Parts: sequence; structure tokens; C-alpha cells
Amino acid sequence: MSPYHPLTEQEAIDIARGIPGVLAADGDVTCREIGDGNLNLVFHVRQPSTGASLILKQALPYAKVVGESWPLSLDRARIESEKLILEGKLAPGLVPKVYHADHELALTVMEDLSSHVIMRQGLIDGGAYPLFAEHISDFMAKTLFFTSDLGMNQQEKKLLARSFANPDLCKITEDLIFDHPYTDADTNSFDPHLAEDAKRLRSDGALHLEVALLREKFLTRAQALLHGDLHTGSIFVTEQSTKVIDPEFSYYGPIGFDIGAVLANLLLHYASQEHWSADAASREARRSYLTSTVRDIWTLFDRKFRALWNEHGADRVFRTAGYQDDYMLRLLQDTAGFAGAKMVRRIVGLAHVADIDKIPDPNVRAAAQRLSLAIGTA
Ligand code: SR1
Ligand code: MG
Repeated sequence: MSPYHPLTEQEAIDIARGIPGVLAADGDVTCREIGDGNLNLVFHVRQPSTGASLILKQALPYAKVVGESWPLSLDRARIESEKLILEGKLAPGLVPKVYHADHELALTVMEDLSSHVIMRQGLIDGGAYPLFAEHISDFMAKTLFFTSDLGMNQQEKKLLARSFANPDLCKITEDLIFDHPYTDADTNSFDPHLAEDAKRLRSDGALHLEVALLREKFLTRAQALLHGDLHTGSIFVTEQSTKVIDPEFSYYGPIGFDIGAVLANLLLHYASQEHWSADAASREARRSYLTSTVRDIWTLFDRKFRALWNEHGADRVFRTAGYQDDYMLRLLQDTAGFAGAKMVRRIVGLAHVADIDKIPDPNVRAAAQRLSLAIGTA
């Protein structure tokens, strides 16, 4: 019989005590389940006497946001822990340390990042992160280049792709990003004042064609091992540090999907400035910070990815004159398309973003939502 069961807080403490070198043998230990995401349990274990702490993340066999009627494979926990370990090797310092993984319990024990803040909340609170573009472009350039056919052995890449096959989580993305917002799906959820906007999305044939092309890329283009869900809720930040978490959606897909996720969430935050900025001058300053960050992320990513390619590119054919420019242009086009699709889904689909949903005034919220839809569809 499988030993899997959702852990109690006491069991989480017992497991944490068994991790060498983190908690002292004596001294009280506290535990709190703090998971506020859509899918998993997250236990925060602390030892007040030493200040030591760690996180235990456990997958549930269903999507927590919907309930047991939406079963999900526990293998995503293996994928998450293996991807975190790989990312730690490829992009050191930009992910939490993994202390232990138990695939039978669908459990990953990792570094506590409480000294950081989730970037979405940090931005809502008015934070600015001057090193973020540098860090996230580094993370994406290294993790994406070194898992692509450009930067790793192409036979080993095929084997890696097999071990990161992630059908359940890909299906969530295929449905929630590349299908449901454009049809009358039960999972969709939007404010009543957006009924006409949602209806327009359902009847826009030109938009449907673009979304079909993006969906095809998501389904078929095994360019690199993606994070797969790289929104600002999957990133911890301080002004000096960036740590990417939650790669449970990882699979071999199109590189622009990861870059587009980061940019989309910065642009959703841009749209939310209808509320979070107090006046026109601060709104303009805040928006200028966000658009500069968007520009810097692409520019730095482009520069770093090309540099890795020029230094480590193993494939002779891919050094053909003009190929690199063609490849990077296609990445930029994909990035823009995926960013757009990701903005639209957060307004009319299942699972929204706090930047927009927490705007209290329905008229201001509607303005932010419509701006998000306008940017996304454009
Ligand atoms: C049912 S899961 C809904 C969303 O949460 C995750 O963070 C992904 O973005 C997914 O689409
Ligand atoms: Mg997540």
C-alpha cells in the first residue's frame, strides 16, 4: 500500500527533525500550514530558540483550488524537487536549497525564504527590485539555454524530456490558458461587469487563430526545460536577492512561455496601478519602472542567452550565419504572444491575480481588467 497521506503538522515536525544540520536536537519546534496557492500543502517549521526554520511542501492528489473532483498526479512533486535541484546547479543562488525529497509522500523539504517576500505582494505593497531584471534574466538564460538543443547533448536532452513529461499539469495550462478563456467554460470566472468583454473574447476569430498558434507551440515545441509557471507568485524577492520557487509545471516546451509569464505578470501589475498608485504622478513613475523592467528583462535575456550560445553552443549547424538572429527574433515573438495569453487568462479564466482582484472599487477594478485585456489581446 502506498505510504502517501496528507501530513499533519506533527508529522511535518517529525520529518523536519530528521533533516541533518538544520534544527537543533533539543528545543521546541512549531509548525503552521501556510499554503495559500492553488494546489499544495506548505508547512512552515520553526525552532524559536535557534531561529532555524524550513519549509515542507506536499502535493495533494487533487487541485486544492477546485477540490477532489479535479484529480492531479502526485508525480508533480518529484518533477518539482528534481527541477529545483537542476536549477540550483544551472543557476546557483537563484532557487531555494533542497534538503530532502520523498517521492512517495510527494514531499520536498527546502530552505525557508521568509526573509524574502513573494514578488506579487511586494509589488502590491509598492516595493521595487533593482536587481530583479539582472537575476531573472540570468535564471532564464542559464536554465533554458543549458537544457535546450543549443546547450546540452541532444540525446541526453531527449531522455531528460522523458523524465519531465508532465501531462496533468500541462493539461491545466492547455485548458486554462489556451482554451477556456475563449469559450463558455465552467471554470471561467469573471466579474459580472466584464460579461460583454468576455463575450467579445469568445467571438474574436483573429484572436482565436493567434491563440491556436500559441497552443500548438505549447503542445509541440520541446525547446527547453521550462519552469512552466513563472509568474510573480512563484518568485521570492528582496532588493538584493531573487529566488524562483514552485517549478511543478516544469516540462519541455517553448522558451517564450517562461519569459512571457514574467512579463505578463509585470504588465498585469502595470494595469493594476489604476488603484495601487495614489495619484497620476506616482502612477506614471511606477508604470515607467515596470515598463523599464520589462524592457531590461528581454534585453538582458537576449544578451546573456546569445553569450552562452557563443561560448558553449555545441551544434555546428546552429552556428550558420543568420540562424541565431532568426532564433532570437522567434523567441521574442513567442514571448509577446505567451505574455498576452497569460494576461487574458488571469482576467476571465480560473485563478486570477491579487494585483487586480484586490482592487476594492468595482469601477477602478474594471478599468484595470480592461487595460489588461487590451494589452493581452494586442
Ligand atoms: C488549477 S491551478 C490554477 C493555476 O495555478 C497555478 O499557479 C497555475 O498558474 C495554474 O494555471
Ligand atoms: Mg505554483
